[in-house]
Amino acid sequence: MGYYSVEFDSLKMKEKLVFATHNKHKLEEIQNILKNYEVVGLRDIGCMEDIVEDADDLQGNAKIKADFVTNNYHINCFADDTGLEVEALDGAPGVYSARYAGEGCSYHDNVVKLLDALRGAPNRRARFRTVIALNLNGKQYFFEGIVNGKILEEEHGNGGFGYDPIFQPDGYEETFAEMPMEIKNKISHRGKAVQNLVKFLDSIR
Ligand code: ITT
Repeated sequence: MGYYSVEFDSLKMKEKLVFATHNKHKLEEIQNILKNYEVVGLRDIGCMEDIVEDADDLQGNAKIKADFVTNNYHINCFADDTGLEVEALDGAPGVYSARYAGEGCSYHDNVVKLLDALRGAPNRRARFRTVIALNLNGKQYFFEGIVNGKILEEEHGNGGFGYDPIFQPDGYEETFAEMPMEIKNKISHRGKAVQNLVKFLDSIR
């Protein structure tokens, strides 16, 4: 089997990259950032399996996702794992951000639980952190992106996903959920991690 992900589409001349995610919001953001690439998600390669993310840190989970795809589909790919790290909660929910309010919970359940946990807390500092694992031709590389900010006392905005309605990045009056995706992508954890990934890809080509 050949390497599916690093090949040129002869008509569009766009290099194909497989992003190992089932999350359509994350896929849309990355497609919006990597406009010079054709970025496809797990569904596009026929991978419907739920990948068990049971590592105890972001790097471990990013590695699990990327390795699952490379080992089972024999292709290059990258995966991102992201966590919201809240200072007053000693870094929680962190690697458990997706299931903070329990298995099968909704984004809104997580937001409500976090607002409850921080009710009355004077320190509302938090950061989003993304770690990307890239599997490329038998080697593995990691890239990180961080954005600092604070957790508001209530939800603002309808855009984005996850904890976006309660996260206000430093230097901005809006939450991520109130910004156009292009602005979020310029300053966000995922945007910065992807910029590092692109710098690396450019440097080896
Ligand atoms: P995949 O593993 O399939 O990529 P996921 O939704 O499980 O999708 P993560 O483990 O990386 O993705 O993210 C954990 C949770 O963190 C996610 O479910 C959201 O609640 C939250 N999250 C991630 N990125 C976010 C962002 O940019 N803005 C707001 N919340 C985010």
